[in-house]
Amino acid sequence: MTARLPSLPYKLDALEPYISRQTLAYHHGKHHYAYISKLNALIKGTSWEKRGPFEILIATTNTHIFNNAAQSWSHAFFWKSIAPNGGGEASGILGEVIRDDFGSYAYFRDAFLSAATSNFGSGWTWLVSDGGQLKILSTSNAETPFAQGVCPLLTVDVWEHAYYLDYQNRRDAYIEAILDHLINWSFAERNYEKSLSAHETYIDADLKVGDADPTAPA
Ligand code: MN3
Repeated sequence: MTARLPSLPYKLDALEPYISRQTLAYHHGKHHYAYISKLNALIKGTSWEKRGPFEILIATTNTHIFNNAAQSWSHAFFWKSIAPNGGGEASGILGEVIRDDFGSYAYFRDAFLSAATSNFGSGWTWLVSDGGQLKILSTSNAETPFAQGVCPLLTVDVWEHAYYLDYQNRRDAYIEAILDHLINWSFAERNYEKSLSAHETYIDADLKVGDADPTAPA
């Protein structure tokens, strides 16, 4: 088994004007595809070949394999963390937990924006569940929250390739657009519910689901 690039859960222009078709085409079809291709090349003929990116990133001690497995997994998770007509204040169960744990949605929004904007260099900013308690966590490069024993609910890619074409150096404007217009709160809420009962076996964004050929940039 080799990992394959998962299909995007929406069309390439579905996130406009907040994330352009061009950005999404390159980010998914070139960047994400490259991590998966590199991972497959690195694990070819090894005992990792029968494992998916999630299992590999949890267990490998090889930095190159980890980086490519983690980036393969995190991008698939990111595509599900955003959606057309998303963002704004979370409602439902997760909305209540955000208000309980952060005091208000506005406080959460400021804290997430601040963490993602100040995440130095390349990395990811996550909303995580630490045994049911919500926290905002920034990681560097390919690192994931799993190393810290917490469950990701959603993530935002803050590598420059995620926003430079649309926002240039204005990472804060990119993060604000995601928070206000794209966050997929129902995905995050499902992950929160799973995190309460299935911490040990938490797996999402399985790259074997929704296989597709790489998307060519427009
Ligand atoms: Mn990326």
